Amino acid sequence: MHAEAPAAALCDAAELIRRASALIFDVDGTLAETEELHRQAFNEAFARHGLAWHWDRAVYKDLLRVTGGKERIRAYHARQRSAPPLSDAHIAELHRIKTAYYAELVETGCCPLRPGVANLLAAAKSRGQRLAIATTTSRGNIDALLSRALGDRWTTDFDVIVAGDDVRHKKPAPDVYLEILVRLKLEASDCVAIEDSANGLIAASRANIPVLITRSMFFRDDDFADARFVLNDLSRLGRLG
Ligand code: XBP
Ligand code: MG
Repeated sequence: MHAEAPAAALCDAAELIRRASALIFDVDGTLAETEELHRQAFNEAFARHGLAWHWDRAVYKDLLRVTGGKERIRAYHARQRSAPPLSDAHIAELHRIKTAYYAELVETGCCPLRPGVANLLAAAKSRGQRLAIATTTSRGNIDALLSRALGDRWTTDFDVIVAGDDVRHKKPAPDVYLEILVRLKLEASDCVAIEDSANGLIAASRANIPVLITRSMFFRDDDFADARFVLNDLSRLGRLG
């Protein structure tokens, strides 16, 4: 367990958030602890496809270095000593099953927004700040999560949404963040990125956007030295208004 940031740092983080023209949120690990559901959904897809693969938490933690579900499957396959060929079409099919099952899991309501997220979104809206999403995850996953958590209005809450398959290179490349800056017509320094992983931190930093980290289950021990602030979650931030 990491000690929470001192009160002065928390005030500075709140000030950074308040002054921003736009807040840009990562999804997995930041808005909700979704990675465990992703892991279960991958395993379900492997089982339904007749593949004797099972990703336990330790294996998955390591595989999360590879961003993007299809890329993660490809990377795991490449590590197997004697694996039959796995075509792009097979990977796409596995990923389709995984995505559908992930939506079913989210629909059960087992994955609420993380502490402080709803308050922070509401406070930003009431201040007239713009909201954006910069994620590696598939578009359907964002919809599944946010419709369950915020209702159908979630689409109007966010001005810009850029997902992994919308850009050429996924995080840690800066593509999703650069695309968001273009669409928002804002300078990097007018925005704050809220992320949970080193890959996300690198992506936003390469776009020169200041980063606030909210530590999550799988990435809590990542190197966040380049982040402006590192918090255990966003709950105390919301309360500072
Ligand atoms: C999230 C991811 C995603 C999800 C799975 O990274 O890496 O790949 O694990 O989503 P970040 P898909 O939070 O940095 O955006 O299977 O839809 O790719
Ligand atoms: Mg994340």
